[in-house]
Amino acid sequence: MKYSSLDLLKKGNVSAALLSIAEKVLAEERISAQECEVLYEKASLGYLGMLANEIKEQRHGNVVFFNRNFHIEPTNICVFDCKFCSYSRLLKHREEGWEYSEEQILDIVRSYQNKPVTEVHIVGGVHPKMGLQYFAELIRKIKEIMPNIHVKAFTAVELEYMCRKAGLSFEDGLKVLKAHGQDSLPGGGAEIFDEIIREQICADKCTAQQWLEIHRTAHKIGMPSNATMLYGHIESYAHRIDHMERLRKLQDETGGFNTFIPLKFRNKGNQMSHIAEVSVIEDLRNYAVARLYLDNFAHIKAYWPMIGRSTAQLSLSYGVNDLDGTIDDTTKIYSMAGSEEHSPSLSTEELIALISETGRVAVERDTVYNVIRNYTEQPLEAETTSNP
Ligand code: V47
Ligand code: SF4
Repeated sequence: MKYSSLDLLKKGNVSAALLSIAEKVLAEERISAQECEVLYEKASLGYLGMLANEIKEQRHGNVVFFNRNFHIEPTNICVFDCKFCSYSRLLKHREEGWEYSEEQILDIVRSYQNKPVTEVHIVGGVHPKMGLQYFAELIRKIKEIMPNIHVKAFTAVELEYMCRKAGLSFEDGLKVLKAHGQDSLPGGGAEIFDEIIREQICADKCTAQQWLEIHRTAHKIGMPSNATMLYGHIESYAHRIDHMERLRKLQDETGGFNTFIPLKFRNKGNQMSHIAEVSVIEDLRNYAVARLYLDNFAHIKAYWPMIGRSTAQLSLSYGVNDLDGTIDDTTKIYSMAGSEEHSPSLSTEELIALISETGRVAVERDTVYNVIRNYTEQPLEAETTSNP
């Protein structure tokens, strides 16, 4: 006899409140903030995994997406002083940081010219000398070298600063960048939207309202974006729910978010090092809750350089359907914050093996989730070009 998830939950020792949430989720009804709180507070890992996996499989079957990308971090000099950041160096200590010249950045791009990458992810510290016009020209030059590359660039934090310094509205600033070739926005800088928490962990950078307004504006002018949430520090479950609620509302309004990426707080080398990191169990529960609450986000991404390869594999049974990209050792954000991935790079072959080992199907996507290749139907051996 075949049991449905609901039958199994009914046979188990599950409370009436959790059963009613499960019924709603399986009937594709939206759950409320109060119900989400019950999930965080009361649901077991088994319950969350079963439901989140069922919803994920309804939408994506056995497929796990990844992409082939590289990062450019033009500088880690930053005018802001986020307490959780292990990566940036304040302007007054600029001798400890790095600052690539335009030619150095373009050389990085040239080194990928004949490789099958589809995306460049550009983010960094907020440097007062690198303004909107500088970055617009840089993107134009990148596209001259690689006309087909998708440029996913600048967090809302960087964009708010650039627009303010250039004396432009968010819409006019984004239009300049789009006209020069920027295609989309990454999801960084969101942290936790709650104003009181924000004041304690990143008081001086863009507000929650500005973050949301920049993404709203990007979506309006045809630039999709991602959304993140930095969790596992001083926030409560209520703060996480409030954060996801604001994103869910904006997604209802614009439909412009591609994916949601929970980012686990790592505690090495920053001003919040005294705070213990949350457990892997908590990571998995959080992915699952995000899958169940954010019913209008098609994709939930686990960023493997941050959580490590094993947790990334586990996350695929807790609602995650995307593992980001090959990255090719081009980002320092997480290795500097204590991630075990000191050299964050996986070849395409390794990323496919990581996914296949979990019994799932690895599918390469572009930034906006068009399918490029299904590696079960077309295995890698058939490819002649080099990795990543
Ligand atoms: O906004 C900084 C986070 C973010 C720490 O859009 C930290 O595809 C944990 O947003 N512990 C930037 N997290 C990175 C980011 C991102 C990464 C991958 C893919 C995409 C995407 C976006 O990194 C920051 C902040 O939330 N961060 N320090 C830390 N100690
Ligand atoms: Fe600067 Fe971003 Fe680090 Fe904050 S998280 S200090 S804005 S680089």
